[in-house]
Amino acid sequence: MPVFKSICRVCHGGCGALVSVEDGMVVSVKGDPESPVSRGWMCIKGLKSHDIANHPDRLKQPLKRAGGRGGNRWQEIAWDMALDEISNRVDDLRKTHGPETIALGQGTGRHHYMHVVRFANALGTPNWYEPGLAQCFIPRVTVSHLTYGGFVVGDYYGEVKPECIIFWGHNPLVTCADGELAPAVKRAMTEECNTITIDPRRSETAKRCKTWLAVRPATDAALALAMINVIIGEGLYDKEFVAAYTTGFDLLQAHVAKYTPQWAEDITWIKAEDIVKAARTYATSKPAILDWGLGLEQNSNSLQTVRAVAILRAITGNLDCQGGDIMGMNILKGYPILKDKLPPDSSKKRIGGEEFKLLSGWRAYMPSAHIPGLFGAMADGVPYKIRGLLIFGGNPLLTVSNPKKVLRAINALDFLCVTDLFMTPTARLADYVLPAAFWTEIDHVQGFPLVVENFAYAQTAIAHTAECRQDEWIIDELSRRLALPGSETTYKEIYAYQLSQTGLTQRQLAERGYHTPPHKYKKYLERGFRTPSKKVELYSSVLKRMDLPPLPEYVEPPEGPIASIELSAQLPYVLITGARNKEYFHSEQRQVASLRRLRPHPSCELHPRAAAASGVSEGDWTVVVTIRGEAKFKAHITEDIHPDVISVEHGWWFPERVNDEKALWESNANVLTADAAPYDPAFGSYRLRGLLCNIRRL
Ligand SMILES: Nc1nc2c(c(=O)[nH]1)N[C@H]1C(S)=C(S)[C@@H](COP(=O)(O)OP(=O)(O)OC[C@H]3O[C@@H](n4cnc5c(=O)[nH]c(N)nc54)[C@H](O)[C@@H]3O)O[C@H]1N2
Ligand SMILES: Nc1nc2c(c(=O)[nH]1)N[C@H]1C(S)=C(S)[C@@H](COP(=O)(O)OP(=O)(O)OC[C@H]3O[C@@H](n4cnc5c(=O)[nH]c(N)nc54)[C@H](O)[C@@H]3O)O[C@H]1N2
Ligand code: SF4
Ligand SMILES: [Mo]
Repeated sequence: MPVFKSICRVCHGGCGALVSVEDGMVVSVKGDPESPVSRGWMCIKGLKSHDIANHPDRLKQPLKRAGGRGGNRWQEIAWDMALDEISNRVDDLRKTHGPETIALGQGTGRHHYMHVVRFANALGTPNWYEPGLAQCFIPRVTVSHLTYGGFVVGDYYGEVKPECIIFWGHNPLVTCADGELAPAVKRAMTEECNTITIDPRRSETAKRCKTWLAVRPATDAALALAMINVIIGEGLYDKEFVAAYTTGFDLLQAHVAKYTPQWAEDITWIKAEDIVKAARTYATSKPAILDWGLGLEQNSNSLQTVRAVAILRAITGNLDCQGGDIMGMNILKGYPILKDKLPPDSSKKRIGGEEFKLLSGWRAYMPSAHIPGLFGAMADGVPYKIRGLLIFGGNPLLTVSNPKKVLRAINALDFLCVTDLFMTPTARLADYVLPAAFWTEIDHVQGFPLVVENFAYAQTAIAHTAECRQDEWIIDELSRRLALPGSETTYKEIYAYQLSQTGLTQRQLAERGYHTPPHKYKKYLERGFRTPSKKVELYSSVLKRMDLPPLPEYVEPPEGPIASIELSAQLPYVLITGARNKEYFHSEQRQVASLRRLRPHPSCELHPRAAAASGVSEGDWTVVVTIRGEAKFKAHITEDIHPDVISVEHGWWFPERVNDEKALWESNANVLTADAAPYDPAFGSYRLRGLLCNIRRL
């Protein structure tokens, strides 16, 4: 049986895979021992790729709605007809109401991510979104650019091992997020390494660390500021690096004087002495990685939180050095997203552009629409009506906060087209549903880790399923029919362009596996940092010009035991949602029996003390309640969580009950979360973690 080299993309990807194929069908998938990053390892989802690819419920043919919206009656149609009709609908909307009334949606970190952004620009709509963005990754990427002039990742693949790693709101042993593949992270966690996890849960990663600091959700900025206070106060900062390569140190020093460990103890629930110890360990172990994650971003103080944490790397001189946090090589040419094709007057119409300058405004790293505003514009027509939505791999009824509003928004649309692998709750409401290709069925080139690009890899389509097509192909076909700028260039030609500076073709790269030129460290010695001052901006000149605090500040979470004393008498616990588990990627794979067996029910985690107080026993069905709604989870009682925190899984729907609307709300974590103001003032991040809740036995 032929075996092909490829790269798994069930998550954001990266693991080398050996795929056995028979008659165009994936038979099995194993780890590729020759992959320099995963070295033969794959997680359970990747290993079950054949069960996803060959699932009987895969969408296999373009479908057109035959009855009322959501009635689940469909007519199979040919690709040509589907593409003609969809492009006609899009054309009508753009001519009658303007291209900005058509929104584009997509999911997280997919192969076609940049192609959707390119499509939006070519179509002339400023309104595209993805359910992460302000809630995921955009604060970290933007702040890195503002502060250091480029994104950073831990040097997990280099020769020198770190002496300390802080995992901050991050659980890479489960999530392998954005490049930190679990086996490489494990290799770096040696006996000698001082490992610290900062997380309200003792996550899989925390369990392997020497120190676990159970921080109160959404108060990480206070902890980071207190650590800066200790490192500067005790003279533990890297004096040479700070003097030569940073600006604003004196202002920072004066600014953090008030943020003592004692001050932070009451806010963060972490003892002052533990804060001091963590700060000393991080500052005196060299080199050190500070690996940050999603736990820092899903709150309304994401900019300042991420900035405070980013500053820790700089004052300890751990930037772009061996065994520290390294900056990218960008070995691929940038994706041609046709930014200049978006007319300036349409970028002014971007929903959220006036308010959230670092998400949607001209200063944004990759401007996108503000999600609560966008779904509001669909539902209520304010500031103008969004009429059409094309989603390429996204399930907003599960993954966006306030799904009842999302449903109202979708029902108010003139036109919805969803491309997916499966008939999801969101796809069920569409006018057209298009069958997407799985990762074994696509041609692709990717820089890795995401944004940093020290490696490049490629895949070619080695299997196929019925009439499924790669999203990029669908977008190209629509673009051609709409005669959009750039439509003469195909996605495969874009890959060739991206690879042009490596001298490799997509096929050559796919056969070889990875392109990994040696990493060049301390690039700043030659060219400085890519910020306005060419130095690391501890005091941010850009934020100052934008009237945002140029030095990081702590803001108390607007809903919590300190800000809302009365409410917390009824809702005594702090809720976090969506901590990842190994078996699923967001709202996916619930229909895959081999994975569902391992995690059959939506679950919540609570401490024995909280369980005793609410009369909940292990395995009980419970109801978790916030001021916004309630949802059902099976209780898991564990000491591995702070006694005052409750954690619920997100993304739960029941493919076996897809036609039962009630089932959509039953265990949907986003019924509990907050899509309403206050938002982070720069990114508009809404609150998925750090809210008040209570729990009761069902
Ligand atoms: N409460 C709460 N909500 C959250 C989060 C949280 O922590 N808590 N996390 C947020 C974050 S960080 C993110 S990134 C989002 C993720 O949100 P989404 O990206 O929407 O999540 P998924 O469920 O992974 O993907 C949506 C759909 O994409 C389909 N799909 C998979 N591969 C492909 C493909 O190649 N092509 C196409 N066309 N479709 C494909 C899947 O079948 C699935 O139905 O969720 C966010 N929502
Ligand atoms: N298996 C699997 N892997 C995935 C995904 C998936 O759905 N499934 N999703 C992918 C995506 S899109 C993303 S964004 C990444 C996310 O990957 P990670 O960054 O690793 O994020 P999470 O597991 O969501 O959250 C990390 C930790 O943050 C903690 N946390 C919650 N609130 C706070 C807080 O306020 N402060 C601190 N310090 N910690 C907090 C949680 O308890 C959790 O253990 O994972 C990616 N990888
Ligand atoms: S971590 Fe799992 S899902 Fe992600 S690329 Fe590796 S094998 Fe695939
Ligand atoms: Mo994400």
